[in-house]
Amino acid sequence: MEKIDFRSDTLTKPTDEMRRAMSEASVGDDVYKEDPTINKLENLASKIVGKEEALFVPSGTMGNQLALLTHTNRGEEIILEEWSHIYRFEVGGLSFLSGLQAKPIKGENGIMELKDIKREIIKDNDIHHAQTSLICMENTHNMAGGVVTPLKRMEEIYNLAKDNEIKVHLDGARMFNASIYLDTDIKEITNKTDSVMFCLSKGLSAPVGSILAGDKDFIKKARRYRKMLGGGMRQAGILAAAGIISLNNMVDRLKLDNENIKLLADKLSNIKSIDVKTPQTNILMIDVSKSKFSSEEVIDKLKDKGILTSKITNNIIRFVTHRHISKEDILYSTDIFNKIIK
Ligand code: TLP
Repeated sequence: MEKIDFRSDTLTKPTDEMRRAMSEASVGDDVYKEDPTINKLENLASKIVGKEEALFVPSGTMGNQLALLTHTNRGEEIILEEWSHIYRFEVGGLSFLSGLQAKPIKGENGIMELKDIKREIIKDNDIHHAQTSLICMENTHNMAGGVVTPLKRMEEIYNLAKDNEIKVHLDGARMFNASIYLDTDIKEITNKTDSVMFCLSKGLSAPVGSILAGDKDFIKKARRYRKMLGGGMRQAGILAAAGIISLNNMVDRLKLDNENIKLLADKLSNIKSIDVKTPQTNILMIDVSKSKFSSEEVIDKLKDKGILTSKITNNIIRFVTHRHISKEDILYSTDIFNKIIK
């Protein structure tokens, strides 16, 4: 039976066009900056996001961790949302690698309030206090269910950071889903942060890789840290070739993923025993606490019918739409879901 895999958009496989480009890619040693395909991808990415330079990295996690290492010094504080990927899902790298102390803030639907950030900023030179050096945003916010931080809020946070001489990093793993939702150029998002990481390997379908972008000095330093962490990938132009196609040809189709998740939510919203939030982009969280099942039980029953989803908590199941999920898959899955939950 063909599986319908809603676990993550990380599951997308490279397109035929990507596979062809990968097999034909010109390559060189990227540690010497001599891989023409990586150089092309980094130039293209920096132009698209409107930053001086960009760096190709093996994963979103490495991109975020490089940003932390580059922007901060050991013993400083970083402010971020309490369910952010950097805080919850990067293996404690912020303390292990960068020696940072986290000031997690409870967001409203994943979106941090200005007053909460203000309260946590420490810039007082008191000998006892760790000083704040970085604020991280996540747009779209994964655990809130693909929620988009409005541009106005991003701008307010950025301005607050600048007033306090604090750097800002954006975990924009799925930021193109956000720009499509907002119907705006990606630069309207990336001009409200000093550095940005986004993933080529999620909805954009590349097999591997993310981009970290920022100013020249930032990328110079991040490149050294990438080498330190073992991310100097030599003839990785083979991978970058797919990333170029992600940026040139795969961004617009994210609209479909955003639409498909709405269809999924619509079809499930009339089931009384579950709570379905209105989705904005390609992630939907479903709360089954009012039903007679735990999330694990529902996930197992769906799995028996070839539908794969992820457990977030005992009550919450995550669905993610991507290139391999069609409207028919959604109609089939919602039909099965209906039968299971009744
Ligand atoms: N998210 C993955 C899992 O790690 C949870 C997923 O399936 O959603 N930032 C955000 C907001 C992410 O959602 C992810 C991956 C990353 C960073 C890390 O990217 P990778 O997996 O390339 O290290």
